[in-house]
Amino acid sequence: MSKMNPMDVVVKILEDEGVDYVFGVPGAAILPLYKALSTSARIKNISVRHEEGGTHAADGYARATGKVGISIGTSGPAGTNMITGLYTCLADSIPIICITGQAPSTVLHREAFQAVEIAEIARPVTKWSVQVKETAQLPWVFREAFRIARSGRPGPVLIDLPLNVQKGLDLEYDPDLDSRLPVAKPEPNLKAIRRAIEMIMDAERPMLLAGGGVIIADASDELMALAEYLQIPVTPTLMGKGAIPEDHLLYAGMVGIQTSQRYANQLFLESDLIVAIGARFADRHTGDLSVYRGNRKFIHIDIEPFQIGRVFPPDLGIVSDARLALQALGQVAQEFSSARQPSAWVERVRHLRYTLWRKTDFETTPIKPQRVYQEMNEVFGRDTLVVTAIGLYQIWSGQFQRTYNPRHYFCCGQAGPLGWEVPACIGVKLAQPEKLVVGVVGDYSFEFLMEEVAVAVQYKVPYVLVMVNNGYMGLIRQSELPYEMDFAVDLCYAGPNSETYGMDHVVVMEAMGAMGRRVNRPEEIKPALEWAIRVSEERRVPVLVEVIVERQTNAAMGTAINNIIEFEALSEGGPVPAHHHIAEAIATSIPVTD
Ligand SMILES: Cc1ncc(C[n+]2csc(CCOP(=O)(O)OP(=O)(O)O)c2C)c(N)n1
Ligand SMILES: [Mg+2]
Repeated sequence: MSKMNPMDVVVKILEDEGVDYVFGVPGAAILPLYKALSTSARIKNISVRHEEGGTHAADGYARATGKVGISIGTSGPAGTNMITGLYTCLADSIPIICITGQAPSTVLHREAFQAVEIAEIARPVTKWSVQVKETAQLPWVFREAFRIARSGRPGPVLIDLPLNVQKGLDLEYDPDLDSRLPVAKPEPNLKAIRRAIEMIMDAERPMLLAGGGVIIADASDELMALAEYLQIPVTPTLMGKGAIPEDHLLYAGMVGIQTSQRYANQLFLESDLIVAIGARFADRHTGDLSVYRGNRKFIHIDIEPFQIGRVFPPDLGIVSDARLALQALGQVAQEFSSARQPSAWVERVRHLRYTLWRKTDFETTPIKPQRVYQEMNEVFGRDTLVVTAIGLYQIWSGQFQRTYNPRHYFCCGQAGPLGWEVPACIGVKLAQPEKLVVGVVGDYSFEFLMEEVAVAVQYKVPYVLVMVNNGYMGLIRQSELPYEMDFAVDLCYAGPNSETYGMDHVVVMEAMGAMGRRVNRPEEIKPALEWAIRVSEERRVPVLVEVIVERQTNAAMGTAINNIIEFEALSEGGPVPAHHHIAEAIATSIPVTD
């Protein structure tokens, strides 16, 4: 055994746990950790401009890799700035570890400078929040933090490090004698799996509901194998978007009261059995529960026992890792049936996808927001990674934007913190440097954490931002309609440029060394997107396409999946236009019979 500086031990453990990047802001109370980081050959530091940005960048990195993201801050306000990021990760089951510095434990009770009880403040928004009291605990606390972040339903951890703990005596530590703590993956009860298959075989109109747990467990292949073998339509949730390619004939759209397709809600209402895997029945998905539940049966498979029965009691509950459950279902299905042919139910999926779609090919100026998504679907390839947060622009993204692969669509679906995209894109791009990363932002969301563009420029992290600029807090303006008001949501003012609604976002980008272009007419969107893809890679900077859109367009939404209010033309019943993502799949598929 040899003695090691305690912070060197911590950095050694971070390296061994697979950490490549840390996102943070130094301060006096965390400098011993930064000293150790400065000598790491593996870990690269990204100094962000705001600790919230650091947490969202670590979050994006974790979502795109499946690894644990790391965010660092000093004592006092650094930790409080991280709370939104921790909450976002807790809500969406994303593993990150936030490390904060702290005043020496001996002066904490004396109202020491920047001493705040961050471990207490963070408790409800973490899986584990701990202040380390003894230097000798450090290796074990960090190993445990990674284990907890990864295990079960993954999530965030906060570790608070008082200065005296960071600067404690050298530790007896031998890296060869230390390793990751094991993370158990619960296997399903095989009798319950048999029962599930029996219920599927008895059902006439079953659906697989794929939640974020399918993405986290990297279980898309197993999901598709089961779906294809038994010919069961698949409806992903917002967090499960990408679990099934959206031009697959078994793709049944996304159900919900906001980010949904009309055909998906209709199919769901006609279904008689829902097999939910790694989904949590969030209220923006279910809407009114009595409509959502109807008379259909539910099987709920989840890694976290506490989730089952939390929103309503299922007909069958199974605790399991999503991949292990889908593997078991696939195996047991073979005992019950040979590979099935598409049924009338699968034909119904195709029929409704053909008829119940929403119009996007608007030609008008000011541009209709829906048109922006049509153009993005045409320009961005299947391997594009999309990042979006909250607002009308995000709801339209969920309604119109196409995803073909798992870990290719990133939305902070549950917490919905404005500003998430700009820093999250940094983490996503560092995780997948070869792929095109596109942040879809609202004007207001961009303004929340736009200073992080400078971070991307400094560290040469290129990505494309597409802004749907309506000069409004649009989602809140629409939410004010029942109140009969348009109050406190208008972002317009006489700004520096007559073409904009106030702030000139292109100039904002340029001020930080990034680039941008403004678009006012529909035919300008495509060339601007192509330009942005090209120059962002050439110059290694973020590039903004600011699309000035109609100010008061409303997104389709409602309170129950059978009462979604449509505000725009539907173009129902006609042939699906060529630009529509399913047009080709529908045209080329062989008609199915009963
Ligand atoms: C941190 C935070 N504060 C407030 C909100 C409430 N909120 C949700 S959407 C929204 C307006 C978003 O405006 P914009 O980004 O321009 O998108 P739009 O709805 O106009 O497309 C607000 C204020 C939130 N989600 N997060
Ligand atoms: Mg807006």
